[in-house]
Amino acid sequence: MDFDLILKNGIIVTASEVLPQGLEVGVKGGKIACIGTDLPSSSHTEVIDAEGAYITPGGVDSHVHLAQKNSPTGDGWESGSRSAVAGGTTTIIAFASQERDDTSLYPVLEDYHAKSKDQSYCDYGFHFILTNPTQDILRKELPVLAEKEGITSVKLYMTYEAMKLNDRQVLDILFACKSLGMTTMIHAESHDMIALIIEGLEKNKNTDPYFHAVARPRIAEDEASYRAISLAELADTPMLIVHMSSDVAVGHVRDAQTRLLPIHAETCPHYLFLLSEKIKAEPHDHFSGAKHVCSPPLRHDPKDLDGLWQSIANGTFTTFSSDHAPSKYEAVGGKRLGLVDGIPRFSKIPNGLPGIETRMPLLFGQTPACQPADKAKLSLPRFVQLTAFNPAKLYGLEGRKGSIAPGYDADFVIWHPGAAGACTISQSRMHHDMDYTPFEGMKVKNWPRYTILRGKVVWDQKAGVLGEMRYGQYLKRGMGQVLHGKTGNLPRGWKEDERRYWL
Ligand code: DUC
Ligand code: ZN
Ligand code: ZN
Repeated sequence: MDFDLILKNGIIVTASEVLPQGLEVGVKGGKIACIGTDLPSSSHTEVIDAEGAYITPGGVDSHVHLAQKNSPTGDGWESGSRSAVAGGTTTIIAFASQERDDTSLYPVLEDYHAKSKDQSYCDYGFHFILTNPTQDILRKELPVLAEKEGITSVKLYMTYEAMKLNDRQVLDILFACKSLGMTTMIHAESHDMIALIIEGLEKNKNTDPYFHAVARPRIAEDEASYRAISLAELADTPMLIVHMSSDVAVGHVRDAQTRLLPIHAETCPHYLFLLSEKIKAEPHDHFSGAKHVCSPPLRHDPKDLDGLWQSIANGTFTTFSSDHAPSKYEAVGGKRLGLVDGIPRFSKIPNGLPGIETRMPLLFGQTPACQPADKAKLSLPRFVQLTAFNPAKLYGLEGRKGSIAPGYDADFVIWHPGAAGACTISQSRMHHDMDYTPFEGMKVKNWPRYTILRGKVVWDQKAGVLGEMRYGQYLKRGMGQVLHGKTGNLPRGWKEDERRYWL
């Protein structure tokens, strides 16, 4: 075969194994054509020598916020997707977000297509955030979105006045998604616990950014996660709990998985690498903690992180996403919304951190590629599962994204050989449209040397971003697959036939 591109002299990593060095990847028409040895090249074949470095699938970041109305500062598609490819991510699934007074999802979707079409450096799809799940939307619109638009997942919130749903609404959505085969993602924090604590903190004038972490204690996440799992158990439908930060809550997921319930879990770089001390003020700027305000909040103790790392290694976490949720620090409408007449009001600070570019290198740095075997926190195949293979499979992109195998899109990250890629994260290196990175000053042991999307080099660390904004394609996704447990379970304590009395 006459290949367009051959990758040689690399070590290919998939979700199940690290292949022997020396295997080559042949690419034709943007797809992986074969893996073999001594692949023939012709005069028009581009050959990239990986020089002994690891080659992993292009990253699939399945939790990204771009150009949402509630976050008017920071990245839209152009800068967000540019930042993605510069950090090794070739596919993002971002949110199209319904506002409470939107009675149809179609105009919302049109709006998000307009914001992203011809403006993306990477391939992308949408999840829908539902805040007003009318019967019309559940019965008439979701089936159309799933079948015609390839939007096969929704995100729900149990918190935030403007977005939260009550348990009955969550159940209605779970049943609708179950009948369509769609995947439900849920933000699990107890709204009422948090609202009560915020009231007390404000009454006592404890309103600095740091009190954001006090207002959203682990117990609020633990309780809501358990409740969300119970709702999914009653409905007998798959669920993924997003951005988990508490190892007690993750323990609930682990228990559910042990009972073979189809419950999935996601965590994010900030919960593995940062602690709540970051929300404390720097000496020269009493509001600087706002840069690290996200929900759930960063947790207090290094021990909190240990439990999460264990769940990275032991298979409990299904996906590792950036939750890139950009609000600029200095801009009007950004984090400064939390400075009211010069006084910090933590409850008004937009929640979320940028991290689309740093996700892959931060986690890769904890694998045996960068750490002595006894210090590595996860294996290389586990890295691929969390950053590419699992999100692709869970969200209906299996066979196309997330693996290095014939027939898949030719999406790769070629890392630097050995220690050549070590660098320090800093705002000046980032490609996002943000005015800070929450990981400023952190050292990483490697960085993507090349990012390749459908056979084209879109990032070369020496030359910068090479791809074109129009190259990114909209992905119509299929139905997602269950990666943990199965459906068809009876809630604990029920007799065999009790569901049929009411369903
Ligand atoms: N939830 C998210 O998914 N992202 C940012 C903030 C939030 O609450
Ligand atoms: Zn959320
Ligand atoms: Zn998010």
